[in-house]
Amino acid sequence: MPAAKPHRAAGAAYWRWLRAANLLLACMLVACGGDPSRPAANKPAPTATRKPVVATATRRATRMPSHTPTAAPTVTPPPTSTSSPVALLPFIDDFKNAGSGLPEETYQNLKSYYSNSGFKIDFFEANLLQMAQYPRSFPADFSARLRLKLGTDLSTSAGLAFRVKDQDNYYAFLVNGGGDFWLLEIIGGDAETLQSAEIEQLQSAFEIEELRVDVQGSELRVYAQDILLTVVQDDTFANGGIGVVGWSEKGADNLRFAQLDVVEPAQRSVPAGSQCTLTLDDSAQPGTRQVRLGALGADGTANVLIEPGDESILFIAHTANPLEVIYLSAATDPAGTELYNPNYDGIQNDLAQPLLPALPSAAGELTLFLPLAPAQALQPGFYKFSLSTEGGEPICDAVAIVRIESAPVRQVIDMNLWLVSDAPQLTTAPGRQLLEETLRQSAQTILEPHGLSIGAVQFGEANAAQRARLQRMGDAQYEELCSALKADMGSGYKMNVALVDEYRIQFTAAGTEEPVLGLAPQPGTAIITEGRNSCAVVAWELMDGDMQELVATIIHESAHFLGLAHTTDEDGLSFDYLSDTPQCSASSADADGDKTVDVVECAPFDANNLMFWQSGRQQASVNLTAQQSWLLRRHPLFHPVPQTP
Ligand SMILES: [Ca+2]
Ligand SMILES: [Ca+2]
Ligand SMILES: [Zn+2]
Repeated sequence: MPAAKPHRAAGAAYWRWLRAANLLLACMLVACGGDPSRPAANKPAPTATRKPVVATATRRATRMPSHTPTAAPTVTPPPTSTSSPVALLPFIDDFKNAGSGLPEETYQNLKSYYSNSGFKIDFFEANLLQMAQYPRSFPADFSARLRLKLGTDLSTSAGLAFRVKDQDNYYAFLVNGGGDFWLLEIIGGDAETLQSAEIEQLQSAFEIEELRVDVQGSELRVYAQDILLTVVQDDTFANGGIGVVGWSEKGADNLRFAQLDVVEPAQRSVPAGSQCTLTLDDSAQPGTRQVRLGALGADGTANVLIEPGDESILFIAHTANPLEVIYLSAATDPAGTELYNPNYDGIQNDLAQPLLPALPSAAGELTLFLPLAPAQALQPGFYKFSLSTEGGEPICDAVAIVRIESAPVRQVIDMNLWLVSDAPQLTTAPGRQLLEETLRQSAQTILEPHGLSIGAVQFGEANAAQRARLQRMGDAQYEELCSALKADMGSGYKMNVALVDEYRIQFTAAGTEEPVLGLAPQPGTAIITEGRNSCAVVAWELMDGDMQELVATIIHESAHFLGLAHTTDEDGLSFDYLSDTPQCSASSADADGDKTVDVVECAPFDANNLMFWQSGRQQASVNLTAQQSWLLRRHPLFHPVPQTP
């Protein structure tokens, strides 16, 4: 045992702070904070640099266009041929030749016509929708690119109509100069919004070089300026014509369409960053199902189908750009009940929700785990997650790992312990053996009463170069650490834990780094290779040689990784969502009035729960409640004990 270190000798207050820092952090990798490349701890500091923009705050209410000119036409437009030929692809139109077939129409309040510079629509009034279609059908699947010039008002929108049946039945994709887009379906003359959002990069773009629609089967993908805006599944219209469409929301304005190219889907080029493929290392572990959801775009909704008996969803969305931030704007269960309240203040604990508002996941990735409490056990049907990105860059892939009904048998979790520390207490053969034995003993006390335990434990070891970089490391290297661990030990259905000597966190933008005991994302991103929040970290030096403290921290952080929150947080104001965990409220327990509730003050309540925010003697024999273990055993990393042959 090394001699007592100064920080221990410095007294309880400092020790408490260290412990607090560790455990608070462990819960809050999802928070926003100082380093722009990587959200840091949710230390309740006044200096978070990322502005608390929630996706919903930047979105406008959807406006429904009235779909027809309101005044009588002065000229009767030519009737659309009922037996129209099917266009051969590629179909190319520079809109300079009236022979290409869009109808020229003149009404009292609008005019659409060919000119030297393209096909134009002039609106003389507000709130007109004009759709002009080619007198021919198009193949059901295609990729269409349109170049156009919007008028002068930010609200005037234009785009492409496709799978057109007639003037009252078609899909339409429109953008305006204000950065809004709409993917609509017009059914019987009524417009219904399939998806709509405001995209910052498109603001004040009146020259749209490329508006693009990729249609394959029931999947509709829309892009503007090479940004995948959204992906929607809809089978209302299976095929039909193509046309241009415009809408004057606020008043007189004009539009000009300059170029249209329609090609076979196989001929299209995919803009960089719009599509990626998350790698599921293993085939689905027995008891789980892997659901591929595909790209969602800059604003899209993932629909996860839950079958009767399914027990949990681990949902992961990913952007190619590691700095892009993904927000959850809505989540609903199959009954349509909202699971996410964007105005949630983090204080109430009467309703579980998958994410705290204004606390996006780490950049480049968003991970959710449902259910959060037995009261919200999964129901069969579609769970819907509406996501958007802060900077408008697309979510290029999303997956869900669904845990299917499990027999009430003992469950185990396999662990990878990766040694970056080269402390002999950990790296020598006797050291590893003691670590594994102590871990199993602790698990026996904490998990075994609930039919849970540790399965296979594997040790890995960083190489010399990795040790040099990561043995004593800062938070900015978290992803590098987890990636190196994964490269060495894999990223399948296992709990990855890195053991370093020192781990430092910068709690505020201006503050210096402070060493902490460890951290874990809540929930962590397991199973996929590209996961960015893919490991828990525990730092050995601050344990002062205490192996018990080390394994308790490993289990506590792992429980965060699987989704468990603190029963009570440092402030005594926020609690978990579980009704059977006691809570320690500041209003009754903060005896010394220091605005924190410590392990002594909370002794009559939850100080001896594994997920209490602070460690201490009261945690000598920690426990879990029935609801906590109910959640743990639903995580896909837990699985039935493998049958020995
Ligand atoms: Ca509780
Ligand atoms: Ca106190
Ligand atoms: Zn914690």
